[in-house]
Amino acid sequence: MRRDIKVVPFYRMPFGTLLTVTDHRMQNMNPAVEGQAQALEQRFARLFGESPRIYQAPGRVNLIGEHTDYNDGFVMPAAIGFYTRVAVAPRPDRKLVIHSENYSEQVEFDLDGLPATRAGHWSDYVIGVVKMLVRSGKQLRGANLLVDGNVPLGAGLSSSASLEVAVGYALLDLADRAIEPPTLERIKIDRIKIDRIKIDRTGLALLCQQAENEFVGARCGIMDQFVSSHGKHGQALLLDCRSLEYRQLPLPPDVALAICNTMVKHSIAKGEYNQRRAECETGVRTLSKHLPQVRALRDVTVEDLETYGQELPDVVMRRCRHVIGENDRVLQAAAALERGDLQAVGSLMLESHRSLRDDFEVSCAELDLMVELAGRAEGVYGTRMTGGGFGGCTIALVQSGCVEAFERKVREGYERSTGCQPEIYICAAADGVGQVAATSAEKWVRSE
Ligand code: GAF
Repeated sequence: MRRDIKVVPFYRMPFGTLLTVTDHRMQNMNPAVEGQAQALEQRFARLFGESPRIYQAPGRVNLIGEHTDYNDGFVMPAAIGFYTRVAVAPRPDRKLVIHSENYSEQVEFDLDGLPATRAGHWSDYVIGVVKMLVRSGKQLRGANLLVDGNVPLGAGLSSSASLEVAVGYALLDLADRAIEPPTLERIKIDRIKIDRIKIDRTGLALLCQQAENEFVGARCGIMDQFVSSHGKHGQALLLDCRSLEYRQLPLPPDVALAICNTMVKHSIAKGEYNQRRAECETGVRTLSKHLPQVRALRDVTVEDLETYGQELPDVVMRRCRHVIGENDRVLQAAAALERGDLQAVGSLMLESHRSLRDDFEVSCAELDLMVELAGRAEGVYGTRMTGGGFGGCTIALVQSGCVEAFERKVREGYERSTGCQPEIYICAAADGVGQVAATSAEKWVRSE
């Protein structure tokens, strides 16, 4: 089977597509979120003496499709209810003043003299996005930013992507609103269509990926930034990472996403991730000598690998085998989810884990243990490591009624074997980036 399967019907969101009012969700419906946003607003007022706009972008969990995104393949992530929030207000000068609540640190940059290289600091993610926005032609203005996040750090749940997307969205919104001339006509339009923010979510995701690839130095794929931008409540996304077409896959309401944190810190900015990517590229270079149509592992079939795989070093052969098999598993899992066959989804998740452990070699003893413990618990359809690997989290699909027992069993088993307390997050799929709460002035405009 060739890897050019058309997955239809996708939402076509090519680069350049603009959002309309229906796409922009004011995410202040939930009282808890509103409370947190208000606290951030007050903190911002104390720090900077004015009222901000607040935005949030979620972390993500990947159900299946690991290390396929940078091979032009398929992934099935969902955004989750952990967020990075950014409170922003414009400044009269060309400075960006960025305060991080998580790190209790404040840094300042001049928009006309941004650093040329990364500093190995949390602000790299922000500056990377700013640089890509400037490079794409956006006229940014000076701003004060207060950043706060509850996405567990180093857990493989995309805290970095959520920071990039939240900052990118916030600065784009600020720039778009700010550069409009303040004519009477403009004010009228703003009042009628205040939340028709013309932000291209796919373009934003690509720009944030570039920031990470080119400035931060992690050669990540598009998955994390894409789902942080496009996530939808109650849905996973089936994303074709070559065309960037995607389809929403409703998750059954009686199934929880149980995310188990091994507490082993993970970072894709370290060498192993980039090395896996390089191994995949080596596979493509060799295979394309025989198969000129092959641009990425996405284009290679199981039969192709059987025919020409012996020319590859063993390690590269196994990396290729994982990616080719994983792409098939994602498409099969999507079909199974759509017909409500959760047992089949679960079996595919388990196969995915084995392949990541044995062929792609990105698991670790703690992840394997967590998968084993979760797999033994009642009401579990399937479980696997999720994200880049080398630590971080597993995901399990668990019947809602069994969640409490699941948590207890996994926690006890993990503690007994490792002496370390895991964290377990019971999540549902969440919405992507958006504005959280309006300032008092905007609330007034919206109520008109
Ligand atoms: C990390 C990367 F950022 C993603 O792009 C993806 O490659 C993932 O690891 C592995 O599937 O989260």
